[in-house]
Amino acid sequence: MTDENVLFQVLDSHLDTGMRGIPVGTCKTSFVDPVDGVHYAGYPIADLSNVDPEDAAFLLFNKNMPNENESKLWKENLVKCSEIPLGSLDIFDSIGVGQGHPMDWLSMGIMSLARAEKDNDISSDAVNLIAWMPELMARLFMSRGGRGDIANPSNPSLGMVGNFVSMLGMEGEEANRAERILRSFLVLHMDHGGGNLSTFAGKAVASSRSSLFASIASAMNALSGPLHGRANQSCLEFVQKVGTSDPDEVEAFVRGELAAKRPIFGFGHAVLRAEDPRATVQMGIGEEVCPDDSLFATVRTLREVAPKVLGENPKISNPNANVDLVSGTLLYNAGFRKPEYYTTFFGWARVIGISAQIVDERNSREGKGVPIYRPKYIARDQPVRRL
Ligand code: AMX
Repeated sequence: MTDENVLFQVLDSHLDTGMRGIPVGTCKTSFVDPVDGVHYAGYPIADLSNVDPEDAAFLLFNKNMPNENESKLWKENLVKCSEIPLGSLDIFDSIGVGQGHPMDWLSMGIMSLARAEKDNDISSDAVNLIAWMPELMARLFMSRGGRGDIANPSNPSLGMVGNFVSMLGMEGEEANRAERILRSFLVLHMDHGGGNLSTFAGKAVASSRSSLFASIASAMNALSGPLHGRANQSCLEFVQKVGTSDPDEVEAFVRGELAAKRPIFGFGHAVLRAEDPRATVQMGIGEEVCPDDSLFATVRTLREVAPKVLGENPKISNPNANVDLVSGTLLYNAGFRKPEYYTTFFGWARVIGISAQIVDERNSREGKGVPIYRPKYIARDQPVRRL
């Protein structure tokens, strides 16, 4: 066997598999343990679920939890940077109410901020984008929903989530509940290692020395796919379709879906081999904020019943709940009744983790940055021909 044959034999098992499991780089922000789930800079995610989103962002950028003073300075800086470049988001006025998926709006909104790019200072661009995200998100919700201008002027001293909720015009108990749910949602979704598609796409684009804005918009476009971030929208629609919390009826529903060759949303994972700790944390939040809600009751029963049924199929590597089982139900209870917007919250969170990873890659090799990404594709089925 020639060397070439050996090379092709090895490669063939890797080709056209979405690069699954092929090591391509290093990640300093987070790793995913098959049982204990994602860790941010070494901290298990379950331990972080109640920290301020701003502090979790600091952790991903700096690889240590901020002390009191560091937290204060970091938050003050985010407040200082929060003014959106004048006119940037005017694009939202021209897309058309309700037109296009909210993830497309998110991507366009991020691109419209690129006009304020700081030359050769990707770290400042990252901090600015994080500081602008609450207003971008609020304007996206208001404009796409045909609700006009933001309900209250941006007040970044309320914190990133408090400010967003206030700009939407939420008040009192409704605002408190939305804030409780969104704060943990953001922390839980910020980062998930380096190889998930949106992170990989963002870093690949950034490796050409594209702007942070162009790179993150690319990451959001990757996240928008139904096989990736848009799954959280599908999960709520699935829970709504179950329509009961009776264990026997839920079991019959699950078996019926499997017989019809449809996925049981909210269960299974490519890497995890136990219940995702982010699902466990969110179940706890559900028990706290909406224990009597009918959708949450369905989720509670699904969590008990579905793993037993899915576990009967030895092909399924992980029959347990994933992060999306309950996140949509919580967002619904936070007052966000339209599932098509849910992936934008996921995107908001990932802007932070992916930006941190891009900054790490740009700073690598003593500031030279990672080389431009260039994986190899093997030419097939194209013999050389002549006209
Ligand atoms: N319902 C039905 N079938 C499932 C299943 C589920 N929840 N989980 C796994 N399977 C099937 C797979 O489709 C695959 O079937 P195939 O061999 O005929 O293609 C087989 O079991 C083996 O799959 P696997 O190795 O255990 O998982 P995977 O890496 O191929 O897929 C995932 C992982 C998440 C796509 C899959 O579990 C799934 O489709 N889950 C339901 C959808 C869902 O909840 N998506 C959100 C994922 C959360 C996230 O990652 N953000």
